[in-house]
Formats: sequence, structure tokens, C-alpha cells
Amino acid sequence: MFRIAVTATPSPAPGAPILLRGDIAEAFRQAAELGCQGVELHLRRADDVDVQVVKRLAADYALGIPTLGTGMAALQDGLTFSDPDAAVRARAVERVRGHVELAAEVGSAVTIGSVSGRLGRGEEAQRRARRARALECLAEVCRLAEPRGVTVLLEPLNRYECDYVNTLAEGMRVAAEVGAPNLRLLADTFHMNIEEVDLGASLRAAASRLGHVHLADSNRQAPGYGHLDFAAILDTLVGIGYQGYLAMEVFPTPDARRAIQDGVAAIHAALESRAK
Ligand code: LER
Ligand code: MN
Repeated sequence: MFRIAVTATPSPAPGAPILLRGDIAEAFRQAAELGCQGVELHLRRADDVDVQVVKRLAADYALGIPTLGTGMAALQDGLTFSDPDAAVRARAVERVRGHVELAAEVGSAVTIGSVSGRLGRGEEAQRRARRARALECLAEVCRLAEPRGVTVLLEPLNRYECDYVNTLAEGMRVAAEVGAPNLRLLADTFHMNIEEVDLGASLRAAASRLGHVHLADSNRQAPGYGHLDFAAILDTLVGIGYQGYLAMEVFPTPDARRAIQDGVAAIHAALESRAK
């Protein structure tokens, strides 16, 4: 019923919740071998991969590429939409434009998480101004993406990574303010476990805009390694008619292969247990 994806990147990405790193061909091969239906590519810049190679791998292994992640542009190069420096914001938008163009070629959506940045601890008026400028950048990316048929996915992050879009409800408010038809929300169960009062209620309230799901357990390891109730989460997703991917964005612990195998098994077990 759901398609399962795994995170991959051609970069070393130390400390990131990315399962498969380095050789992209090997990432697609392993994802297919381990029972996944998609690969979510996290790229510092779009030309970190060759578009023709990515297309061929997706076709050869019959895998989808639901999303292109942009967070590395923020985490490695400091490019965010909330930066006080207009030149940095422009470079952030320009960087994400590359992801959008690649996404149009490979049939992906583009995620906006860490690139949202932070408003900082200044005066309220200053925070409001920074938020408004960040939303302008997000709107600009949506405008670039729309004619290319690309969806933009805004991801609420926990308070230690972002200070203005932490919950799905805040994501809904931002989406309403931006008003772009191709802007949707990405629900990440790791962040939700920290920020949401009730995971099921939050997912139901955001159902009309839900475009993608990152599945991670409470400790950001594969489903089954922590204490989240995936049977309840998947039951809610079925209930709201979500039909997208479940992308495991988790640490490769104890190693990538085991994490993928155990995560896939836990997702299937959770789906079966809800069916009873
Ligand atoms: C990106 O999908 C995400 O969840 C952030 O926490 C990046 O680390
Ligand atoms: Mn995520």
C-alpha cells in the first residue's frame, strides 16, 4: 500500500540521518535488494550527481526518487532563507533552483527543511522581518518550481534545528501565507515526536497539505529501534488517505544494511498489526 524509500547521498555526510552514502549506483542497488521502492537523494548541490546516471539507475532498478533533500546546502554551506544578508538568501534560492531543475528531470519533489534557517533571538520586530523575508524566499522557490511541475515540501523541524516552523500546524500557517498551490508539507516522525502534542491529531489536521513522510523512530534510528507506535502512525496515514512514500531518514545504526532490513520489516509488521 505504501512505498518505502531510503535516504542516500553521494557525500560522506557525517552525523546525518542518511542510510546510504557514497557510490550512488551502489545505493540504488542496495535499496532495491533490501525491498525498498524508492531512494530519497540528499544533495549539497544538484550537480553532485549526473542526471542521466540517476535516471538510468532509477529505471534499471524500478525505483522512484520521491524527493531531493536540500539540507546540506544549509548545514555545509550556511545557505538559508532566513539569513539577514540578502546575498546569502539569494544564493540559497539559487542553490535550491538547481535542485528544482533536477527534480523536474527525475520526477521528484524538493524538500525545504534546514534551508529554512533560524530567526535568531533578536527583538520581536526583527524576528518578524526575518520570517517575512524567509517566506519570500520560499515563495520564490515555489514560483520557480510550479511551471516545472515540481512540488515543494516544507518540513517542520524540531526546536533545536529551527525556531519558526516546528509543528505541522505552523507549517500549515506558513503554507497559507505563501499561498502557492505546489507547496505541501513533509511530516517527519522524529521531529513530530519532540514537538507535537498528539501525532495522530496533527497528521489529521494537516492531511489536506501532507505531501511526504519521513519515518524515523524516537531516537532517529530505524522504525522499531525506539519507542514510537508505528502501527498507530500508519493507521492514521491510511485513515487520512495518504498515498505517498514512507522515507526512512535514519542513522545507519547498527549499519545501513541492518537498519534498512529491520526498518522495512518493522513497517510491514506495523501495517499488518493495524489490519487486525
Ligand atoms: C531533514 O529531512 C531533516 O529532518 C533535518 O532534521 C535535517 O537534519
Ligand atoms: Mn526529515
